[in-house]
Amino acid sequence: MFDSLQEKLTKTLRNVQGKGRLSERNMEDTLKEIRIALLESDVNYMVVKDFLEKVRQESIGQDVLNSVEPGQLLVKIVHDQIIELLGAKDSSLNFASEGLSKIMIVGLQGTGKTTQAAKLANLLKKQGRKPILLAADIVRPAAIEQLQTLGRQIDVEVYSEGIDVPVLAQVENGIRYAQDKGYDTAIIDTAGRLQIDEELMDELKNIKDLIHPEEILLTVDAMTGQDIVNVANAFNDLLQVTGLILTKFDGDSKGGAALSVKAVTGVPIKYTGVGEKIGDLETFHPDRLAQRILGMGDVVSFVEKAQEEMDMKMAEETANRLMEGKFTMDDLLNSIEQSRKLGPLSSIMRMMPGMSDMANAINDADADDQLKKIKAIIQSMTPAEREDPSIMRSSHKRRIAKGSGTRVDDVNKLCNQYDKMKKLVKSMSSMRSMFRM
Ligand SMILES: Nc1nc2c(ncn2[C@@H]2O[C@H](COP(=O)(O)OP(=O)(O)O)[C@@H](O)[C@H]2O)c(=O)[nH]1
Ligand SMILES: [Mg+2]
Repeated sequence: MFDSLQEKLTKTLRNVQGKGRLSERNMEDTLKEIRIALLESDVNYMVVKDFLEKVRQESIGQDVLNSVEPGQLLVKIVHDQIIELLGAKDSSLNFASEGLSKIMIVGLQGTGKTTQAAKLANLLKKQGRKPILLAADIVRPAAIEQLQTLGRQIDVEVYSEGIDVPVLAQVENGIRYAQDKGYDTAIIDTAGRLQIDEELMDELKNIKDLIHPEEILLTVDAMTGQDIVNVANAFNDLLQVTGLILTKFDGDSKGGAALSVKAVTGVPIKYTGVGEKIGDLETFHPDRLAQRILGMGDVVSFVEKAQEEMDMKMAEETANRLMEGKFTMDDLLNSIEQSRKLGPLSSIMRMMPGMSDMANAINDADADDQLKKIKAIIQSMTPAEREDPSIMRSSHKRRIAKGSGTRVDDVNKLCNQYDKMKKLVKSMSSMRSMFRM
């Protein structure tokens, strides 16, 4: 999977690398080629559009690093955006804090529910949990037998009352049985259909409402094309799916549709099925997959290193200036950018003791807008104004507001904040010299 996408992306990006400088013009050409590569690999067109817009924005906003070729920088940007597209780093499952955790496996017929249910039981067992499998696809005896065979293979009990007891009753009994026997995780293998149908959806919804599962995992067959996105949406709308398992990832399809599912539904990918054998289930790591899709790990880590060095140098310079009581708008801009690299404001605050309440109240999108605004204002100032904002008259402020797409009010607010911070810096540096004496 992803062979042709990787080939095309790599070729496109190597071409830019050869060009030395990244201009508006060859950037457009490159973005066009990336667009074609993604579309030809079956990535959903809305997802492609978003993706390219983000790559474009990131590229424009990037500082030039002396030691890095612009083309290399673009590789890094594309790499980061693929990770963003694939979603959260945390693919771990939610478990009940005590008692039995319930994991429902749902999906269309043949997408690999039964197989992944057993693979997951096997994986959890290795992690020290006590799983049991519940057969909730009871229309065909063969489906139950399949689960029982897999269960024997991994030595995990399978609960089933055959094909005559209604499925909801079986699930209810099975959960009670699992609790009585001291199991900690019940994995429910549900029925599928070739297409979404109302009866199936009702059945799944009823099971959900009955047992309130900690996880509802949707198996998505990576070999299917674009329609997969609609199917995933339908399941998610009705059941509020908590995670995706992308199955048949070992196949030779183009894979782009599978990549789009997370972006379109917002549901995180938790596992990938990479073969028919019991051991063929992998916890999902977006960074690893991004590496595979792009295949330019050397360039990515090179740029990362250069960025880190640059960050350290800048942080050091800023710190030195602050020690001397100097603080310009450029310093303010630098410190904002440094702190933004740590992650969203709310997550930074969550790391600080006693700040979690405040962190919850923060809207990261708003905070982000605010920071963007400040950045735009400072970038619209002349070097002299950044050095000493007190030289600005009203006409200057009007020019800056216009240049940054903000209002004079915003410019004034920033100047006030700056003044306060400067005073703080001054008093800190004089305290420091007092201590030195
Ligand atoms: N290559 C490959 N085949 C898989 C994978 N997962 C399941 N299968 C196969 O897909 C077919 C359907 O799987 P099954 O679990 O019965 O699907 P269900 O109808 O959703 O329960 C079986 O032949 C499985 O062996 C996978 O990750 N890779
Ligand atoms: Mg099945």
